[in-house]
Amino acid sequence: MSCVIVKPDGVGKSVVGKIIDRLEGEGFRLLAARMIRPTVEQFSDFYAEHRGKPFYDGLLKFMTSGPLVVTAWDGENVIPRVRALIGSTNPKEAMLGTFRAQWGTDNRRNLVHASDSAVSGRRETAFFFTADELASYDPSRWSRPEFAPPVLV
Ligand code: FUP
Repeated sequence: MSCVIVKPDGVGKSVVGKIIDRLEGEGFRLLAARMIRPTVEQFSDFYAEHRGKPFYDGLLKFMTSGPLVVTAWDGENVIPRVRALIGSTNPKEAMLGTFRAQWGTDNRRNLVHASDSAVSGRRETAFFFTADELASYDPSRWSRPEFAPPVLV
């Protein structure tokens, strides 16, 4: 399970749909999604591992400067594959074609967050969603012929 957050710069640049579209297109399953505008107090524990670091206050200020779109995803190898799609922390060093290389600005305004381990994925998803808010469905159900659009002649 991976928690992916479109940060205030991503929402401001109107690329929320592009990010969700790409993740769906890669075959990941959307489990939950919500737009929020947390306070510093509400958000401060999310990045607890970075507390005390020189960039922590700036990071919190940025993450609470505008709306976030928080999502949770499942799928095969979801953690490393989504990390590869978002690119390095610094957009200037991120591989061509990654979200951060395409739309990120710098070390802080880097568009999107994605969990870096299975343990973080579960913790971060639980930070925003209760267990019963995580959808369960079978995507293959909708690829059956009876759900295909009618062929127009
Ligand atoms: P990542 O996992 O790629 O998001 O990177 P980190 O967990 O190392 O950092 C978390 C967030 O802290 C980054 F997305 C942006 C912010 N940060 C800074 O603002 N300055 C830095 O020098 C490093 C990270």
